[in-house]
Amino acid sequence: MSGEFGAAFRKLLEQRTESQRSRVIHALDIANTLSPDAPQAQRETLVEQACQIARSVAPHVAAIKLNYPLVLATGVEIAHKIKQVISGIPLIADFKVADIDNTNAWIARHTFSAGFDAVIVHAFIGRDAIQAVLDEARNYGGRGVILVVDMSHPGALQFIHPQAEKLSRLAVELDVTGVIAPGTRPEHVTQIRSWIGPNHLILTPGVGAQGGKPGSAIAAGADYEIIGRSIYQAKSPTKAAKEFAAATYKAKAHRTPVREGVDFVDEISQILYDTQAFKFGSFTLGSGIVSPFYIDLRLLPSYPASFARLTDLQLQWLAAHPEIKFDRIAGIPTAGLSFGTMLSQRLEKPLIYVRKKAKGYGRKRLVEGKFESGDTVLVVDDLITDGGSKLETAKVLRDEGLKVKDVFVVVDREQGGGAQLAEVDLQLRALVKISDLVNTLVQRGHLTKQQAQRIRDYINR
Ligand code: BMP
Repeated sequence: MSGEFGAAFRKLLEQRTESQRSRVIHALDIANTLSPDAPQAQRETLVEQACQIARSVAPHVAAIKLNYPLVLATGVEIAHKIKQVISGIPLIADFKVADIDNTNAWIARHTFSAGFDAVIVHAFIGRDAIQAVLDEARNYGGRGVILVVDMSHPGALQFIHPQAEKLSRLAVELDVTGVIAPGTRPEHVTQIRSWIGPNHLILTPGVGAQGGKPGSAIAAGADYEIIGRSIYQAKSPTKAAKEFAAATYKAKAHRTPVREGVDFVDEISQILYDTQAFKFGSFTLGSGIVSPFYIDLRLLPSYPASFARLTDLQLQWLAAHPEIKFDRIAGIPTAGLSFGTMLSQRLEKPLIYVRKKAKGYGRKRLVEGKFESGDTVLVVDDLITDGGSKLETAKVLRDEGLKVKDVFVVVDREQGGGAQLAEVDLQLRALVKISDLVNTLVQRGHLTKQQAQRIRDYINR
């Protein structure tokens, strides 16, 4: 079940998203320019101003959201007036409806008959009170109903955010058109996406004036960013809307879909097999220890399709772990640098790296790239054995004033690396463990049982 409610609204919105190449919903919240006791003439001027701003941003926005203060100041007719100026623009009534079923039904009827294509409703009011709005949305021919399941302001963390999962699941149960999620907290957007699945819309306010970075909520799983002040207060609203349109549209195109049930072990076994990066035999490691297997992930960049697939898997894994927060990525040369570069590009997070030894000329720095003391860095490498190179890297970064909490690798060789890291308060984040890979490689006939046992004996030692 998906999208039963709001099919007409969604169609209109999706058409405009593509025709204007924009994932911006403009919050036209200009009522604060009017004093509450302003005469009728000034209210009419406000409607004209609203129409004028709407006209100037229309080429770069997917939809316009009108809020309660504007409708109180000008009357509900403002919806028709804006529609006359920009035909076909989807209009969302942000009334945050939160009453009993009977009252909600009346609010919905007035809203839809005034020409709004969708209405925003609080989720916490519960099933029956939301259902009353959904019934009206259907009666009016597929209008949208957007539920508030979380919010962007600081106080949202007090009551609504702790309930966000339950509210999101209610949104799915009632099959509403979409939900409101905080553009100020992209990691919460990713969680909400994982709860509501791929089919319902996520609209995220809080971008710009409230601090959310354009495109980051969409990259984290949202479909649209709701932007108000940063557009209508800009010197040129048209230019601002155009810039936000480019950032939001691009962010969706680059987004990694969060797929449920990805079998990382299975996928990585296949990649290792395709690229012949897993070798069985006798190999002397950097530490001098002789190992019965070797994983050569440096081969991956020579197989662009497999490398791209692995990057997608890394992004999916990170998307499923929103608790891992970082401002920058540090790739460990050499292997970790190619993985770090790919992640940096896809996540649009700056890359830095630590040299093996400082150059004898130039700035003689050990850490290359731009960073500020206090930034949190995710250390990235291909695999981990005993953790030695990760510890050295983390120490250099910490000595520069950077915060390092997590080390992200593709394969954990399970030779004590995780425990070593933990001693200095670093958490190992590995896509797969060698023991799981070995089991899968045996199942697929890529390793014999005897070879697998030799690897297990070696790990256990
Ligand atoms: P601005 O970009 O100027 O901060 O506007 C954001 C808009 O989104 C405002 O209309 C605000 O009422 C609304 N909004 C929000 O900011 N956070 C929420 O959680 C829910 C909202 O509807």
